[in-house]
Formats: sequence, C-alpha cells, structure tokens
Amino acid sequence: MTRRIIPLDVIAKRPASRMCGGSTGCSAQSAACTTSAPAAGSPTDDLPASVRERIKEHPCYSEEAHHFFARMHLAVAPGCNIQCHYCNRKYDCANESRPGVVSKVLSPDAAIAKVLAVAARMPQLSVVGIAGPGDPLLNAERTFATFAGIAEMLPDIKLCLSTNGLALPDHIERIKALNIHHVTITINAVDSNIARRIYPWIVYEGRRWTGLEAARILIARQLEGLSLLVAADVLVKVNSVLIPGINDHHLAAVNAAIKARGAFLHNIMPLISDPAHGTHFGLTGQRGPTSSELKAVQDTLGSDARLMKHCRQCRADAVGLLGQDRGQEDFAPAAAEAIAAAADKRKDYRQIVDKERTDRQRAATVATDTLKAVAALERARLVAVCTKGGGRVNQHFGHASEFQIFEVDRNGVRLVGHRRAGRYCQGGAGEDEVLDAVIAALEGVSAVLCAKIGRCPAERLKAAGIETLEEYAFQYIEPAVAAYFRAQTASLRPTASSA
Ligand code: CLF
Ligand code: SF4
Repeated sequence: MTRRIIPLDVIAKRPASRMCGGSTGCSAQSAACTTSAPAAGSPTDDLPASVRERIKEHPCYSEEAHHFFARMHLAVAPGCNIQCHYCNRKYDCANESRPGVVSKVLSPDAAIAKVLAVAARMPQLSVVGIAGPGDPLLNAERTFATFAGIAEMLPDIKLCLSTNGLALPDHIERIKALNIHHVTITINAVDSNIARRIYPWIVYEGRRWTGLEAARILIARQLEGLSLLVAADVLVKVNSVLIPGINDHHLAAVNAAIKARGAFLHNIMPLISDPAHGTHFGLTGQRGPTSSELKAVQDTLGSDARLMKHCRQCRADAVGLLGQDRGQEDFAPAAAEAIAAAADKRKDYRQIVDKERTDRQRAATVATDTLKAVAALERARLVAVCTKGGGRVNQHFGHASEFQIFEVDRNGVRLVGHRRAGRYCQGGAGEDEVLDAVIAALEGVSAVLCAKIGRCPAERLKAAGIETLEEYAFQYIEPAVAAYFRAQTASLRPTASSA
C-alpha cells in the first residue's frame, strides 16, 4: 500500500478543519488513541496509563514524545550555589546544556513574552523548562514569577524545572502549588568521597563549605528533595554526568539509590570536557566518555534501570524539538489574537499526534513480532537513522547534523542514543572533511537509513563498511530498522507492508 506521508512541520501548520483523518484514514478514538503509546523497547513500556498520560507530551520524559513535541528553556536564573568541576560560569549550566554562552539572561517579564511569541508560532511546544544558566532554585523568586506568568497565560503548557538540589527541600510547596509536575535533579554521586572530587565547594545556610562536608550536605539535600517531591506526586528525573575514572563505576549505586526513593527516570549524560570552555576538568585533562563507554555503563545498569537515552544536553535557552536549537531565532512579539489562536492550534496538533502515534505503535508492534523469527545467534546491529522528527526516516543524509542510533536484535528495536557530526551538505556541495568526521562518529554502526543520499557519500560509507539505504524513506523508524535487520539476517526483502 502506498502511503501519503505528511511531514511534521506541515502537520503543525494545517488548519483544524483539515486535521482529522490524517494520512491513514479515520480511526476510532479508542483509549489507545489518547494514551501515550511507547515505542517498542522504550523505558516507559511498563507504566500505568495514568502516568503515561502525564508524560505523553513531555519530550524528555517520554522517548516517543520527543519525536513530536518541543521544549523551550528560559534563561532566567543566573546565579549558582555550588561549583561543579565541569562548569564555567561563563557558560550554560552543564547539568542541562552543552557548553556555550547563554545569549542573554532574561527578566521574568521578558521570558514570559518570549514564551508567548514562540507558542504563537510553534504548535509543537508542550513544555517550558527553567534549567539555568545557574540554579533555578537559588534564583527562586525569578523562577517562580516566570512559571506563574506562564501558568496564567498558557495553562496547557507543562512546566519543568532542573536543579542541583541543594535548595530543593525548601521549595517543595511552591513547586506543588504551581503544578510543576516534572523536576530534574542532577545527582552525580551518593558517596561523599566521590562527590568531593566533582564539587569543590557549596554555599549553604550563609556559609561556604568545602571537601567532604560540602559533599555530604549536598547529597543529603538532593536525596531529601527527591523523596519529598515523590511524596508530593511530582515526577522526578535524575541526571548524572558520567565522568570516567571518577563516577563511572559508581553510577549503579546512584541508580539504586534514586530508584529506591521513587525517581521516575535516570539520564546518564557524557561529561563534555574541553579546555576551551575553561572548566576545571577541561583544564586538568579530565576526558569525557566515548559513545561505547557511555553505552557500556548504561548496559551495566540493566533493563529495569529506566534510563533516558535521548537527551541532547540542551542549552539553557534552547527552543524546539530535542536536537534542534531555534533559541537564536528572532521570535517577534505575538498579538493577543495570535496567542488565542495558538491554543487551538496546539489542541489540533495534539489530536493529530495521538492518531499518528497510534499508527506508529501498531506498526512497531507488528515489526517487533516478526523479529522473533530471526535466529538467536544473530548478533545485534547498530543502525543510524536520519530524521527530522515525527518518528520517521525522513531526512536527507547530507542535511543530518545528528543521527539517532538504534540497536536491533531478535528481541526488538531500541533507541540507544544519538551521535552528532557536521552537516555533510553545505549549500549543495559535499564536504570531504565533514564526511570523515561523520564516518568516525558512526563507528560500530552497520547501516544508515535516510530519505536520500548522494552516490559519492554512499560509496565512501560503503568503503568504511557502512551500508546506506534509501528504501525505507518516510517509513516509521522502528519498523524500518526491524525490516533492515530481517533482510540482513534471513535474506528477507523489506516490503511496504512491514512498515
Ligand atoms: Fe528542559 Fe530538562 Fe525539563 Fe527537558 S531538557 S528542563 S527535562 S524540558 Fe531534556 Fe535537554 Fe536532556 Fe534536559 S533533552 S538536557 S533532559
Ligand atoms: Fe554550573 Fe549548574 Fe553546577 Fe551550578 S549546578 S556549577 S550552574 S553546572
């Protein structure tokens, strides 16, 4: 069957009257249509429907949602109450962002105006987060004033907060009162002897603490805050920065400690360390982990660790789908009519996504079932996918600045992360040096699935042992990866009905 594929950006722009029906005809709005249907093998498969409902539009808490929904960060929190060895105050908070200067710290009023302007133009927007550039709870008045303004103007947008946790126990009631249902705490260690190698000092109760005492206070406050949030029915994600030689062998203990206290998700992020950023770790030669080292730590934690693997380490002023950064775009102030109309567009967009994710999940389930026929001895493969969102193989190889990496074996298709590389196609011409970097970034990958690829890069990748395939263009990702694997392992040819 030939399917008409509607790109995500076109879906987002369609008027409400044309939205019903989608690309595959009308389906009854069953319970499955209104519940977040996780991708095959996602860490949220086992959740009760009530929790899935709470995360289904959050691009960080739901792996599936990140294909469809956008987040926006507001840089309203400049100061910090601790020092992390991976942070330089001139740069974004490394807890939630890749190093890079925040273009501008905003006042609460300016931040609210910016959200209204973005929401008027981006129906995919579902979450507004405050994640820096310092600690949002040290800047509590600015943070909560911003959230209160957004809650009043855009009640359908979810609020999200990311903190180092030191001040967290003092703010549980305000978090709850403002309906901030998603909070991230960065916890890099639960052993003071390890934590002291990451945090040289903290400021707590009006004085500066160093060494073991600082580490003990910070860990105790982080774990207390986590327990209080869970008791208040807030979904808590814990971020941990993986620092080779310091906490790599300790993250299993961190995972156990946070799970015991009810954390919802654990996000292990690679340390970004570059002398140019001027951080202590960067200047003293502490390296970050390789992709294989990160995956090895994640694999060690096992399948019940509930790990987030699609984090993009966003800037504290990021805007857009994860992996996109439209924060530097100039969003002109929105008129009152545009703000009101945008609420309807978001509603319509969510209905379309409900339909799309139901179709996608159905296709993924069928594809996963067919994998059981693959021989048990077949080794797992890593497959890179070029995607612009929507959960489909829908991007040209030359336009991809990152690849989503999936692992496939007879048990299913699982997202294991993403790898960044420069964009190969620079205004029509291919860049050989960029291609070298792309091939290096794809180390260990068996195949790239994309919407289109030129003969030249396809031959270079083939010479490097990486197959490139266009035949899955515009299909859903998991079924496409499953079909590739079946074709590889049992000489079955992929068919349109497999997607
Ligand atoms: Fe922002 Fe963080 Fe909320 Fe998401 S990001 S405050 S939970 S809305 Fe997401 Fe970005 Fe990773 Fe953070 S991809 S860095 S986990
Ligand atoms: Fe930097 Fe964030 Fe650590 Fe504060 S909590 S030192 S802003 S990384």
